[in-house]
Amino acid sequence: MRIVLALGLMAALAPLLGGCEKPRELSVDGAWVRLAAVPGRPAAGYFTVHGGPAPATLISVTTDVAIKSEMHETMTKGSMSQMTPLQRVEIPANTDIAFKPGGRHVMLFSVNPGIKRGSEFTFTFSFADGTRILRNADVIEAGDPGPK
Ligand SMILES: [Cu+2]
Repeated sequence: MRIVLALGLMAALAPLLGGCEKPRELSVDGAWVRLAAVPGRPAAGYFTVHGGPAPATLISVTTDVAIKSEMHETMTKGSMSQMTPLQRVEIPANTDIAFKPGGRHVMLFSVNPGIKRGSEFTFTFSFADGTRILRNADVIEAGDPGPK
């Protein structure tokens, strides 16, 4: 009986302890958006996808406040930098895939002009198996320092 109680207590505390004891599940965090310096130009979104126990495939990242969004990867060859659209991004099990400046990002076209620093901004992350994850993003202006 004492063992059962102890196990029950550990289960209750597990979410607080965190770290490597916690079973991973597919999730997204650290989402932020940098608005364009010039009105009408696309904004860029960044975040980290945390792979769960099984591989997943990210197929779109959308938001109500942009007319169109595309996943892109910035490729730099020498002094040349160009963006390639990504139709899907594989998220291996138990692996973090970061979308960050200079690499993968979500290009946001025709963002609602009412969106400013600190505005409410929600991304919907859609995966090939039908999973959808909604996450709020922090919105910053073009010249603001990025998070961290
Ligand atoms: Cu882009």
